[in-house]
Amino acid sequence: MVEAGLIEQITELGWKVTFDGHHQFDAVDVKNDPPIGILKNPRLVSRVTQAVAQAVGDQVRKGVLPVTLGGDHSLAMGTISGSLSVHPETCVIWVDAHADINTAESTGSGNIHGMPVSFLLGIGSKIEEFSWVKPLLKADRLVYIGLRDVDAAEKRILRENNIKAFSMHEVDKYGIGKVVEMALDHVNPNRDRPIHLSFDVDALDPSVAPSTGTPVRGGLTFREGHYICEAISETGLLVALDLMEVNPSLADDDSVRQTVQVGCSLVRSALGVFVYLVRRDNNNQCIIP
Ligand code: 4U7
Ligand code: MN
Ligand code: MN
Ligand code: MN
Repeated sequence: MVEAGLIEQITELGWKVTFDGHHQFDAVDVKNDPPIGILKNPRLVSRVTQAVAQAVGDQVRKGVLPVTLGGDHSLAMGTISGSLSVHPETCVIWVDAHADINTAESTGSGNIHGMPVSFLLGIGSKIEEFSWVKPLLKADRLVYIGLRDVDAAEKRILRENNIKAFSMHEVDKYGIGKVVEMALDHVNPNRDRPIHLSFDVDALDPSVAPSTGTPVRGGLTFREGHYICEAISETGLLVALDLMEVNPSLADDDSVRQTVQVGCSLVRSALGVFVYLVRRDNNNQCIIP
């Protein structure tokens, strides 16, 4: 996305952009990383996401809006921890085909990108390696849009914790405009809380965004995906954005180009035309225009 010109495109929208570089995480030196339980690469994931939490928190604290391009969605453990460390009242809009809420006990794959939400909520057994992740996210500050591949154990977790989710079924039933409005009404009824948007590109239909690790049929259209970003931009409350799971090493060149372009376009929509209208008060809170 950076090679495709995303920085220039955002600059063109009127933002002053600082590119933090492609994080290499030189400090992350994990030679031996055997599974913990069945969790894969736990030390590497923990250290990288912890570094991301620090980087994102530092920017949010300065009133800078961090855009994190991933990479697998375990990164959101870091980005959301960063946002919440500065603004504890932040609400999270998680756009994804998947709920990413498996615990260390419930995961069947051991893939940590299917688990970040449970870590942020503090549910499931505690893993020493991830003890830096503070359970700062409240279940009623989280809402999903786009779900269509949720594991049986995840469904139980969602139900038990009363977590609001708008699956593709609701998108079909109510239309995306109503769904976004209902989602915002749930997590942000007075439109006064900061918003962290975590967008997994696999929320989009694979015909729109093919280059991703876990594509699932029946996803959001190009416009539905963009509408979500535009509507959140319009609130003026966005404090951090993740655009995750774009994987240029998967699929053919045309698919990669298409997915990268869609990724850039979603970021532009989230950073929208409303940039000139966003104001912040002395406490660095967004003021709705
Ligand atoms: B992604 C899965 F089992 N639920 O836990 C798992 F279906 O960040 C998929 O949304 C997780 O892409 C997908 O491995 C994680 C699986
Ligand atoms: Mn995801
Ligand atoms: Mn996903
Ligand atoms: Mn994935």
